[in-house]
Amino acid sequence: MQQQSLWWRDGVIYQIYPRSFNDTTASGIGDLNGITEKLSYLADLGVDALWLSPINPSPDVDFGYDVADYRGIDPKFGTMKDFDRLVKQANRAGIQIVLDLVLNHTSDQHPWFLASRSARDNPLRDYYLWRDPAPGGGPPNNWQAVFGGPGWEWDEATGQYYYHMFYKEQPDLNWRNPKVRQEMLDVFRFWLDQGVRGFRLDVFNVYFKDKRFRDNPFALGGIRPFDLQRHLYDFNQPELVGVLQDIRNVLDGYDAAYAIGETFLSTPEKAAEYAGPDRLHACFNFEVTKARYHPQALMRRILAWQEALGEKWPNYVFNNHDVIRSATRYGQGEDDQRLKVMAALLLTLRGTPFLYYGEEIGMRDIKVRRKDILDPIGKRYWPIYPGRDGCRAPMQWDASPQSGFTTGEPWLPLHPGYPARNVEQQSSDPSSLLAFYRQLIALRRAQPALIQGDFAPVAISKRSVMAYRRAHADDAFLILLNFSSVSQSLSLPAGRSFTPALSSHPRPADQPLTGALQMSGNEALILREG
Ligand code: ISL
Repeated sequence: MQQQSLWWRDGVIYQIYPRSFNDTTASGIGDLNGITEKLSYLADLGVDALWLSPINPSPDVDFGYDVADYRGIDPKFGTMKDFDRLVKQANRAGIQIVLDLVLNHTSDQHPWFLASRSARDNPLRDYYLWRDPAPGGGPPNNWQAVFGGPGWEWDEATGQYYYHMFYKEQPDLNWRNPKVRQEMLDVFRFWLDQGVRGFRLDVFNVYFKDKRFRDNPFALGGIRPFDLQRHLYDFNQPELVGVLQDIRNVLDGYDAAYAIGETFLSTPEKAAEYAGPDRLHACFNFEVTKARYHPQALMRRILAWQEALGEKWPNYVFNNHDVIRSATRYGQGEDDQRLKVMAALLLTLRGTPFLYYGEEIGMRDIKVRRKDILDPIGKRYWPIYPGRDGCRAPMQWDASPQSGFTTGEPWLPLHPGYPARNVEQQSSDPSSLLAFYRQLIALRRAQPALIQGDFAPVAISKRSVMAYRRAHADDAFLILLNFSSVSQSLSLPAGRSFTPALSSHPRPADQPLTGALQMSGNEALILREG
């Protein structure tokens, strides 16, 4: 029997990077009213919730991930009234709002930090991680910042170091301080009372650091000093689970409230460990993001994720504001065929699908010249790593100047291909990627088997074709994804007949298929059994 529908389990969650979605004030930066204006587009697409990257007041050293007031709206995005209107109108369209809470660190401009750094005996000193220099001088231990340099910043005025896992303008909070915990639980309540129903928790698994501030051991890793350590003492501390339980208790006091954590340096096992009925509803596992366009590479990661989760509900994400867009990773030039295969995969797996704005039209990353880089991590590591501006370019709405995103000067350049690749153009083309996303989401919404159905890989004679079955009650679907650019002939499972429910390629519908099947190159085909 089908369980009662639950938005975060059965729905599709769409991430918006508010700076880049839709600007109604000609500031060059997207805003809340811009999102409200596009609600009918989002409802037509068929999404059930919007995760907004941070909208709190921020000096924007890390573009919103450095928060100066957890209960406010940054004026560049609008007002609390605008937010309220967005929530109400979204809810009316059946869309929930998910906020991004950045609770590991604040901005160095947050009043708490200003107070904390003002004097050693300030009552808020212990809201952050202050330490004396090491006995011989220098930083208290060997912890490194993710974005480069040591994790410790010297404060001349008070003669101590404070710890920051990210930029020095993002001091880490002291989650061992009960007042900090209380403040944060109240932040959840505050937004829940405003009608927010979900939260994405930024780097939640680093809230706690080792009590004794021990050095991390050396490890072979990437290029950054941060990657040359085993993060034994600055990640995943045992005290974390208690806080997740506290957060969950708050959420359980509200109807259908939800939290998904960003598991930093995730493994499927770590992500699974922090999700469950007495902790977060879900955690991100980014392993699938790292797979090539290859059926076995992807399936291996999907199965590992399912295995780690056991009974817990999965989620899948191919894009976010930190990674190169999947269209850039998998697309070939301007061709979108592979992206349709990936879209079919994302939307027919068993688990909550997350989309990132522009994914539905196959937006590619922009190339940013060195002098135009805005993401500080890109300035620091260029050319080895150009930063994250590439995946954050303005949404491509239409072919008009600045793509309809703004009438001002956009904060990041538009992708030069926007006149040909945009929402308006793809809306009028039934064979577009956008049209395919709409069809996929509509099919998914209508078919409990594609939402709650069991998932089982199906052995198929062709290695380049991924095949799996979703079955629920009397309904079953066979999903066939041809990862090769050449056509494939294969045999359908014996003794059953199938009807095409949706294909990325033209195909006569309503014609029962049995036995041999011919698939086009890069075809995504969803067959209904019986
Ligand atoms: O993007 C990264 C580096 O290239 C990641 O390591 C990223 O820093 C990590 O996934 C944590 O991300 C989150 O917290 C950061 C913020 O900059 C990211 O945008 C956010 O998603 C600090 O708040």
